[in-house]
Amino acid sequence: MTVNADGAAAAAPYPAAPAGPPGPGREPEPAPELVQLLTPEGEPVEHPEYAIGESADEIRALYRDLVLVRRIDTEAISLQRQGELGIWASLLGQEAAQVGSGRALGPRDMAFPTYREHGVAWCRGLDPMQLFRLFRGVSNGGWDPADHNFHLYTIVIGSQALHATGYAMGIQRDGAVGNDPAGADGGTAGEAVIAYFGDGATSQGDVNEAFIWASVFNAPVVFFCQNNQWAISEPLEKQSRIPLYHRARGFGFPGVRVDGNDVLACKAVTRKALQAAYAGQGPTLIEAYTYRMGAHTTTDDPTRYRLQSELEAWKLKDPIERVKAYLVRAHGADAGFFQQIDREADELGERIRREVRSMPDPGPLEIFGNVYAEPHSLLAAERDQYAAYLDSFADTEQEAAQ
Ligand SMILES: Cc1ncc(C[n+]2csc(CCOP(=O)(O)OP(=O)(O)O)c2C)c(N)n1
Ligand SMILES: [Mg+2]
Repeated sequence: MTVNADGAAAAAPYPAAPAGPPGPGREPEPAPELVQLLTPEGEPVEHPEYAIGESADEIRALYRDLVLVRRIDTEAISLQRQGELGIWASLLGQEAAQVGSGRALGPRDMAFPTYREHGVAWCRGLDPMQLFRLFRGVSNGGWDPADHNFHLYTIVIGSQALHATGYAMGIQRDGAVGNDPAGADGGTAGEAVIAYFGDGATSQGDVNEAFIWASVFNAPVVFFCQNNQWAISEPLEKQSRIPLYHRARGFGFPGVRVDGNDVLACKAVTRKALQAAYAGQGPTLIEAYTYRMGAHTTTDDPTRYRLQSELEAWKLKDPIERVKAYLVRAHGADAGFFQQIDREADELGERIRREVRSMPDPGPLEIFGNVYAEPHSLLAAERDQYAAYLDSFADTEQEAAQ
């Protein structure tokens, strides 16, 4: 069954997307459809195109991911409040969208994140300490994207959609598309690209240009938009008069809206879109309909622009609680299982606090080693100049001491 956004409102309200204004010769927008496999209460939902294909153990593993990713996030907020991190962009509420899509990726797929994809980073195997080094300001930039097929965080809104599309066109030209037409081997032979961005990013020129390039060149890229309803203080209504996933049709490729708080649905929808890309069918836009339960970042105060009642409604759709209910009811998970995951989360929290507090600051010249892979004469000259400048303070200090 396809759950329509208005239909779901009876059990747990999903606010309807704004319809275009009716006028002469204008058809009203069709009601948005939402792919959901697990209701907020943890009841399985039948769908004609998608099904829950995971074993009990696989669902337990997804639950573990969700809990540990949330713990990374809550520890980060506390550490920022204690002055240990410069800033943090919380993913609270978006764990299912990230874990579902992240676990759908095959080993060869390349992910291009924004600055909020801590859950995808986790699924790609990036040590969370890499994220903390970045947000503490001691990493001089990030990590090697090739290590985990997970690109650097991107602050410039939407620009990674173009990077991802260019990368996808590159692997297409390398002959990687069509190696895994049926998505056999769990996608291990397939190769595609996924670009993450938010609802606000869909208003950026870069994202629209990426849609055009991807469509025209049939690039193997999945556009994964986490519609968390807000772009800092700008509500979705200021970005679009139609559901975001409907936009894909105008660019010439399919769009699908999935319940972004349903990890199983997010995984199934992303898997299918990747398989289409593997098989040479081109791009898909996935709109993961979700909610940013926290502030935009630790420097933001959402109480200044949104109502508490909105947050309360979304708390009832918590991505973790529904998997927990489903595991108990359908797979007999007992208290011992949940306690074991909580213990693991506590251990992760302790490790994060311990290691973040003891992260060394980089030396002032280290940044020069992070610019180019090969030596560069101009950069070497700049480095020497800066080293001499730093040395000049040593003289001053010596003089002052005499
Ligand atoms: C090109 C550009 N313009 C503006 C900003 C400032 N800015 C940072 S986050 C943000 C909102 C992004 O909203 P959305 O795409 O919905 O992502 P979310 O933060 O909600 O995940 C803006 C405007 C920026 N980083 N880059
Ligand atoms: Mg947003």
